[in-house]
Amino acid sequence: MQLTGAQILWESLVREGVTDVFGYPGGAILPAYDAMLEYPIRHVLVRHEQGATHMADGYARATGRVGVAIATSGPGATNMVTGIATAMLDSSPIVCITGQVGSKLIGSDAFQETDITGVTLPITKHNYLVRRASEVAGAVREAFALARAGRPGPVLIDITKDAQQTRADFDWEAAAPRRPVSRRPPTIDARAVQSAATLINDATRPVILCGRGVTLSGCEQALIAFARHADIPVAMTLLGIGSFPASDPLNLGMMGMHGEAWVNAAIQDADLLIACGMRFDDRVTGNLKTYATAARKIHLDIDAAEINKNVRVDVGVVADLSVALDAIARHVQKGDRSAWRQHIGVLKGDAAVRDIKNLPDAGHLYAAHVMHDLWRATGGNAVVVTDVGQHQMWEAQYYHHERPRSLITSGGLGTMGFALPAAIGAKIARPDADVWAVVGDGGFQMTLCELATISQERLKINIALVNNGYLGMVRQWQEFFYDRRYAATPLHNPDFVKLAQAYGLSAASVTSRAEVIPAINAARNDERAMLIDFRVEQEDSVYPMVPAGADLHAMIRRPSAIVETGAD
Ligand SMILES: Cc1cc2nc3c(=O)[nH]c(=O)nc-3n(C[C@H](O)[C@H](O)[C@H](O)COP(=O)(O)OP(=O)(O)OC[C@H]3O[C@@H](n4cnc5c(N)ncnc54)[C@H](O)[C@@H]3O)c2cc1C
Ligand SMILES: Cc1ncc(C[n+]2csc(CCOP(=O)(O)OP(=O)(O)O)c2C)c(N)n1
Ligand SMILES: [Mg+2]
Repeated sequence: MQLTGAQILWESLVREGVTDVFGYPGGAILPAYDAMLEYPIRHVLVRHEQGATHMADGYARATGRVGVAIATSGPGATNMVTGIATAMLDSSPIVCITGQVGSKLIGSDAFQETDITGVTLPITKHNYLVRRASEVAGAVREAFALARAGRPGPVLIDITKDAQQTRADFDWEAAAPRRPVSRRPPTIDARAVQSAATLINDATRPVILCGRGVTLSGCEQALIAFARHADIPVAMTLLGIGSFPASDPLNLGMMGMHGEAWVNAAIQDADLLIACGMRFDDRVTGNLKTYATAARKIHLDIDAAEINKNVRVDVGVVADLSVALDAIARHVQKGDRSAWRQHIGVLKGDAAVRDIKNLPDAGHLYAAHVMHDLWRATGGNAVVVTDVGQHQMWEAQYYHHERPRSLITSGGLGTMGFALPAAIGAKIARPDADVWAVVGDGGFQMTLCELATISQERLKINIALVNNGYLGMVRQWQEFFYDRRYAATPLHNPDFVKLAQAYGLSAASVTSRAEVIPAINAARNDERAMLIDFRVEQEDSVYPMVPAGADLHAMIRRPSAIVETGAD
């Protein structure tokens, strides 16, 4: 069957199961847009190509399906760079399709020509420059296989305009990938499995470190069964949140820079760490020289490059986590580690009393209270998509996630502007979900043009804007480490309520604790998307905190209850 390259593109995408794409047209991709009208595809017109990539990413994180973003050449393609890097660092499977100038013009500084495969080489798993219609189907098939395989990630396909316009035979079967798409080892190392099991059986103070790999592997239930069988407490990375139920008594909470003090203390006290699909990010370990020195370490990861990358381990098992856990569990005895759990409980008791959610508000609106109330009012059932900054950390601390894929956030790149478009992607992927974007007043303004996308697509998304009048997380660092010299962090903001209304959303402003839950309920009952402008305390800080590069146990703790309420 002879088709144009543009038709082959859509034929291939439909065969890959694609139903929704996020994009923005322009000259070099116009043939593809023209052909799109003949195919059963929902195209979401974004307002900026960065938004398209975050939407594809949010779509992927909400479901595990590959998200697709489309842009034209030159500025369209370069606008995608931040979103591609964001997906790369958090192992999110997206495929980005860009138009390119005609193949004969490549290298001539043609209008809107950018070497986007060159630009994105370090931030994609792989990328393709397609110059012939006959190469389109093969590139699409391989790109999807690569995006999904092993450790997932972004792949880019750059297609010249003539490759879209000219005709070629379309043969889907013949376009199957010819080279292996995964470097996964064929068999699991049985000796490493046995060593891991022996270390676990011998440990008296073990901690499981639960990372994003748990959900990427889809082995949440196996991890729960494993932790209960061996009676081992579980600490979460930011991206592991939701992979192990918050309400499970074995769940300690988040580790790392803004993790709870008892979690980090348990890690520093442990005699064994079992890292499950997490990559020992520096936000997690603090100073590597003093990190969990008393502990033996087991690392279970699908990517061999992660083993011994940041933290030297005693045993590394390279496999899909579900395979590794299954193999190890066969050799692990039923455990009773109640003494260890009680010890951690004592550590926790002390810190929990000082927790801000247990403190009166004394007339102030604290972001921590807003997050806690959002959790209560949504029954913990929302899909929460957070931006980057203090509000992101408060959400992680005070919204208790029970289910996988219910927290979507940019961890590795920490991309401000991620939340609003990623929430759009999540809502398109899961139309029945109660989707909340939790954004700061800084990051929201980086991609708020996508409010127009929400209106045009009639999406029911709610936005909790944590408005503190500052680039809060940076202000906090200035307060702690730069003598309160607030260089370039105060924000003069627009009237966010009017702004949301101008885009056709409902909107309200909240200034006191008593209004929080009624406003959240109003948003949930409103047919239209709604923005709530929470005017929170301006100079509030996220506690506890391990200063960057400091020892994990050297946390700046929450001020005492007296200090916290006395100042009120
Ligand atoms: C402002 C800010 C503050 C932050 N503070 C903290 C903090 O206090 N605590 C914290 O934890 N994080 C924090 N982060 C996030 C941090 O930067 C990292 O993004 C996060 O710790 C990474 O979590 P992860 O290792 O679980 O996930 P990823 O980085 O996604 O790594 C996943 C790992 O799982 C592996 N994997 C993938 N698929 C599989 C599979 N099928 N089987 C087995 N393995 C698999 C991958 O190879 C990889 O090694 C913060 C981020 C920001 C922006
Ligand atoms: C694109 C981008 N630029 C800069 C930063 C550095 N940064 C991290 S947090 C932060 C402040 C975020 O402010 P806001 O969105 O208001 O959230 P808050 O911390 O106040 O909750 C900044 C500037 C970043 N993470 N991403
Ligand atoms: Mg702010």
